Amino acid sequence: MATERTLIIVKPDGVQRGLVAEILGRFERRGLKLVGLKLVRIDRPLAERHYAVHAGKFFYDELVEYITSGPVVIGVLEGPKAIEVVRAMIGKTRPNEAASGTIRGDLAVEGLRNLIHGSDAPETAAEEISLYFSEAEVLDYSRSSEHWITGAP
Ligand code: DAT
Ligand code: MG
Repeated sequence: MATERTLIIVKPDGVQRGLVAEILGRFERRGLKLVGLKLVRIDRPLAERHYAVHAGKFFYDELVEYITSGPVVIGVLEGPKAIEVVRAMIGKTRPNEAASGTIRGDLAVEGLRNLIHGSDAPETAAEEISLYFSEAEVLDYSRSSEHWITGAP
């Protein structure tokens, strides 16, 4: 199965509510590999680039306000069909419509403070990763036990 990389953002409400470990932990437990990670405050120009596809929509200004309102945790996850797997784990856009078992369905209920962003297609994943990470900030490494055993002193 094709190994993919996808971008996730724990949005300001996720950081503010102390849900970073809970959210990242779900991806780790699922078996996805974290290959990039940072805590940043997204500024307006960057938010406008990220959400360019929504420019002009009635909710655009509010969306930019929201994503720039506090620190976020941005990660790159790698694994088989990672884009689709992460989207399924995130759940529907509106938390009240998201199924139980999903991040939004388990951890949020109101409005569109929906805790997390995940890339929705291979093209957007590649674009979004390069928006937030340099090539050197996305790491190649092995998580296999053999690696650790052979690497031990
Ligand atoms: P998702 O975050 O599930 O990928 P999206 O890409 O369609 O959803 O929209 C990006 C964000 O914009 C979403 O997380 C919340 C906000 N948003 C989407 N549709 C909206 C609407 N109809 N009214 C207000 N905010 C909306
Ligand atoms: Mg989206």
